[in-house]
Amino acid sequence: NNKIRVALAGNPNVGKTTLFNAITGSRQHVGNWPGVTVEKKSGTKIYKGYEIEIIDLPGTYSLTAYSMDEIVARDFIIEEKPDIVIQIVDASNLERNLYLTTQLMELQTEMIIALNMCDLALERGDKLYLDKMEEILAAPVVKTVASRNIGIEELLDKVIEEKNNEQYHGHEIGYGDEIEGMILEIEKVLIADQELADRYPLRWISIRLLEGDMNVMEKISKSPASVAINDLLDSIDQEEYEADIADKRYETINAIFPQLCTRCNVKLSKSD
Ligand code: GDP
Ligand code: MG
Ligand code: K
Repeated sequence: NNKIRVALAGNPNVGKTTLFNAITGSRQHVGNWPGVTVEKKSGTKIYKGYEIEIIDLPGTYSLTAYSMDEIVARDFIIEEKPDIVIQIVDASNLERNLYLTTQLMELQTEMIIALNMCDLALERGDKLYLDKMEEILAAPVVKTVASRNIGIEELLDKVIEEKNNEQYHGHEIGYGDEIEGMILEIEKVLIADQELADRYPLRWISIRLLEGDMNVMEKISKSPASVAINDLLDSIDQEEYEADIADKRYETINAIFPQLCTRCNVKLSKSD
């Protein structure tokens, strides 16, 4: 099978469209996502005998259900199951971009990180530890400067490599004993519905349910498991879980970030 479906995800303004254009050139199709007025861009690239379809997802900071963009982006990943998701990360703004990284990880998708804007990070004197990044984020990392066509072939080579690599190295945030215990309980109820379990990453569904995600609630509403899930959620202080889960995410990112880069040349402004 020489077809590969790749989705581009990323925060707004990280160079997603620039990268999309650099890969697909004029082979683009612009339309709308079904049922909503969010623009959908896709294109194909023939590369080393592969037909690589690229889908430009809406730019988002997170993958909650607060905006249509976020729902479109995450639904594409969990419902359409592209072979690979490339997260385009702004290397000069790494910490902020890591939040989306942790969200994508929970979708248990095959992921590659395109570390874009490397020129800006370099100019500023940042040091980026790629090996550490690949290890901690459990995903291949490729440096790119999309606006100058740098790193595009390396990225496509990595896409082909990942497609042909059977192994999946997932990584996820641990939320601590209490929350993990509750995630397990929800997973145990959900797994009774085999169809649901085959379709969605249950850990992600469980976390989102704990966070009160109505859109995910709707996804499981027709499942025989939904009654037991509602009872379970009624029995806990959901808002507390939601807040604790968010805290844990930021805690994890704060612990990860200093291991991935150091800023060597912080320019002090006059007011400092
Ligand atoms: P999107 O919102 O993620 O689609 O971002 P765009 O592709 O529209 O890019 C935002 C801006 O960043 C544009 O002005 C691009 O030319 C610029 N840009 C994209 N990639 C790079 C890069 O690697 N380095 C630099 N310096 N600028 C870039
Ligand atoms: Mg764009
Ligand atoms: K793989």
